[in-house]
Amino acid sequence: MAKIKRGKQKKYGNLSHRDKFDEDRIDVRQVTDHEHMRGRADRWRERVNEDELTPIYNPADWAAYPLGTVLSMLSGHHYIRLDDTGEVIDARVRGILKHGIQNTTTVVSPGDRVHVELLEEGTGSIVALTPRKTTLSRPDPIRTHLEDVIVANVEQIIIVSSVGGPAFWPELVDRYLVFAGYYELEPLIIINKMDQAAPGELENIRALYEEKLGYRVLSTSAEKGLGIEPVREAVRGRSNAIVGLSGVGKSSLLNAIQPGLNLRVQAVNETYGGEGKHTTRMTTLHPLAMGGFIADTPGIRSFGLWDLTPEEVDYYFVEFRPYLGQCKFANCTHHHEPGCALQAAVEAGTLAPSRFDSYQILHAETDPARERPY
Ligand SMILES: Nc1nc2c(ncn2[C@@H]2O[C@H](COP(=O)(O)OP(=O)(O)OP(=O)(O)O)[C@@H](O)[C@H]2O)c(=O)[nH]1
Ligand SMILES: [Zn+2]
Repeated sequence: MAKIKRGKQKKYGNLSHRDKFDEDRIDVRQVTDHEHMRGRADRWRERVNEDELTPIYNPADWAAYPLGTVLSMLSGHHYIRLDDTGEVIDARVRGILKHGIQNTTTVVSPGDRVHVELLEEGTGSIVALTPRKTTLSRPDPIRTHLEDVIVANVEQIIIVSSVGGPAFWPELVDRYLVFAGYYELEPLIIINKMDQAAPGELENIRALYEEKLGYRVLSTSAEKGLGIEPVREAVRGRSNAIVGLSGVGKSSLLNAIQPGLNLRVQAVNETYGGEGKHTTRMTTLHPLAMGGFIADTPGIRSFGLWDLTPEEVDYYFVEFRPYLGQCKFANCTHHHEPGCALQAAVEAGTLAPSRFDSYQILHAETDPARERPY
């Protein structure tokens, strides 16, 4: 089996996602050689010599300084929740740290794990940044050689969809699944408003995403309080981001998980004792009483997949791999050509038509010939 050069493998149950498909005897070699595929991290390292710029983190050096998580940031203030006490302090970045890190828009980002020196009256100074496990980022819109880290250390992405109204929208789910794969986040699909499901609808969704593709799918009704406990278990103690179309019930769901948890944080100022309302487009992490965080990341709602190559889209449409490279014409667009292996698989019922539609749409978006917004 071809060696796949990727940072790490995600575990789904006791099988990694890849193993699961290997088990179904999909041979990646038949498809394309993914040796050339580089992770995002590698790309950033090409833009800047990260190793030179990022100071080495040695936990022992900072043991005297408490650890905390950056919940949000505003105008140089960093609101940090201390692990030990749960207290939220207002901290600034110590000057010396700024000199070390020159490849990101800001020195620290929401979700970062930092050491702080405690100062008076709930204030502090960030003295060290621990290495990030994951980052959701994009190039800085102006200084494009810099990485704008929207949120760091998210482990799980909760992809919320609904049935009934808004109707289940497979393309958006598929888009977020590619997104999750690309950013190395574990996806959790939630189908909310199960009280509105048509007969057989939930079963069909599960048959595709859970049984065939191996993703985790939970059905809920935030309104009727159904299926909430498994969601609680899934988010407990982890750093989660939540995404989904407006109106699918994200806020309702969070309220069902933890009453009072409010995604629409309009007032960073207000929350932290300032005055006036300030609608922020910034990421905010909401601590969960049972442990863990839910990150509200307005920035990724409008996040496209601009940075992806068509090969990467192929890669994350896992069940398509055996068919890629099998078309009669090497440059097959899988639209109208005779002898198209993908079309044939859709007609034979082995590839889901909805997945094929999503694949086509995402491919068109990531076409290198297409103009980039930056
Ligand atoms: N029938 C039904 N309605 C629900 C359910 N969950 C939420 N709703 C309703 O759906 C509407 C939208 O819910 P929200 O929680 O505001 O949705 P949201 O995803 O947070 O929407 P945005 O804030 O726009 O992103 C509200 O009227 C809710 O009462 C559910 O399980 N079943
Ligand atoms: Zn084809």
